[in-house]
Amino acid sequence: MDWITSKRCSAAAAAEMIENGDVLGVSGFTLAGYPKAVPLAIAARAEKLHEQGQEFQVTLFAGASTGDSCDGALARAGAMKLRMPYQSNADLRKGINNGSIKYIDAHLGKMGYLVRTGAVPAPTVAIIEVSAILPDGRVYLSSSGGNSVCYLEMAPKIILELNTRYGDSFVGVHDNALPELPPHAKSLPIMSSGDRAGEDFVRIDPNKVIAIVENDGFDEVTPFVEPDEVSKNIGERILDFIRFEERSGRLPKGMAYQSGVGKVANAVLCAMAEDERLGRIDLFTEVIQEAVLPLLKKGKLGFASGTALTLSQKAQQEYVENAAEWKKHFVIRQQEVSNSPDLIRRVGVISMNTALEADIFGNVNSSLVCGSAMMNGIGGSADFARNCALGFFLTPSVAKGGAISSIVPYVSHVDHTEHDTQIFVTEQGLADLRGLPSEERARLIIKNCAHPDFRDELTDVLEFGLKHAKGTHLPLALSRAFEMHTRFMETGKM
Ligand code: 0RQ
Repeated sequence: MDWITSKRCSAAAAAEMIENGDVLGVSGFTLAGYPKAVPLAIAARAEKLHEQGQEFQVTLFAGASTGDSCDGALARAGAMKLRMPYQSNADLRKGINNGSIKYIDAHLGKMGYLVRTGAVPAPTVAIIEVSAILPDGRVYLSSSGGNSVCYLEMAPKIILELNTRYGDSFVGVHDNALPELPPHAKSLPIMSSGDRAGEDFVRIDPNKVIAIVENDGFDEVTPFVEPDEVSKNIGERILDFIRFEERSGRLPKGMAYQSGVGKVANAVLCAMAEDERLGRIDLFTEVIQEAVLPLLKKGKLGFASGTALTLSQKAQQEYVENAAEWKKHFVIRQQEVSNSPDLIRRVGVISMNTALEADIFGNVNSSLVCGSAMMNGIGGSADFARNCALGFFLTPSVAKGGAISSIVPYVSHVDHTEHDTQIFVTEQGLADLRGLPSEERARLIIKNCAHPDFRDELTDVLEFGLKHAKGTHLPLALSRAFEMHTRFMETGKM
């Protein structure tokens, strides 16, 4: 019997091979390409063992967020001890915020480096979704690259989940190169989105494979929602600004785009597809989301380079049917490469990420509501914000029906410092903070981005700071830094 046939087993049998305390390194990035059968079976096993009074919990490392049958199932079963580096699942979030699950929220571009250098433990078992397995030990990844090559290399044991849905639609799409480790590491020869530096397969040691399980599941991505008016408005403002910068000679044509997760980022891509004046564009991003398909269908997409192709079920089916033609436009990389500071600077990227809140000085909070309750995580936003050629942070000016202002005197948690941010956009307007000192930044962001209901209070806090702060370089009076947040916590409205 060949090794592939001999390793085939059920998900339940594979789950029996996982031990309490294992560190699982799974494939998957923003709900794309994660294992779907084995984590569900591990969750069922955990529940059974817990009923018998036995301890059973694992640490889960992934690329970024995985679907409900992985993150959600393990969280609900009480089977997850520690999670890293990003998530977006409601039940997992609940566990993180009630203290039952520990979470390390890390830069996505750095995760593989931390594992490869031993700063965090290597996975004891890699569980990786693949779309093909060849007898000579070559495997083809599925809809995401994530940290799969790193986990396959570092883990002593491997479980492969063969997703039978994809056929050969991901063969030829992946570029599985990893950067060399420092010191004196050579740069990867990637100068633009379509460049390749490695193979489209990963060569694994068949002796490390302990199980091969089939699944035929879709990535559990929620159906695509057309952008709302606020998001469309923000999208239009960004495109107008980019055109203005190009006309002014400050922005060369040919930059690639990165767009983050969420509805506003989607709206920008949709606006690009609709905009007749915009020519063919490239993406150098991490998540290639569904809103890229209209660009592709209109012939406006050159190359989309990312680490995940995150599509709704309908679009996944469409991708498989059209893969022979469409896959020429996609390169799926490992996230150490898609999010590499070196490459983001070299390719030249216009970056667009969503903020939960921003302050009048330009600091951004992407992750923690009122400074303590985890939403999703920083993700790759900082990899791009810090290294892009032109960087936008987007947010509707208010949240929760107007109860919360997204522009505050001081952010309740800092993900991106004032030194790393450039341009802010809400449906109220745009503030280009580049080259402006603190007081001017504050006045511009209040005038152009804050909702009118909150402008007076924000101006008042600024004026108070100019009189009473310890220094005037950054005129923030500490006594008033969090007054809007405190009022929200006490009354439910800022
Ligand atoms: O909550 O649904 O309960 O009402 O936050 O907000 O407006 O639906 O926005 O889906 O675009 O997500 C920042 C979370 C935005 C996302 C964030 C509440 C709001 C709602 C979601 P409800 P929206 P989006 C590349 C880049 C970090 C990672 C990143 C994110 C919910 O974009 O996770 O950028 N970014 N990665 O009501 C309290 C505020 C709020 C607030 C909004 N100020 N206070 N709640 N909400 N503002 C991709 C990766 O890295 C993988």
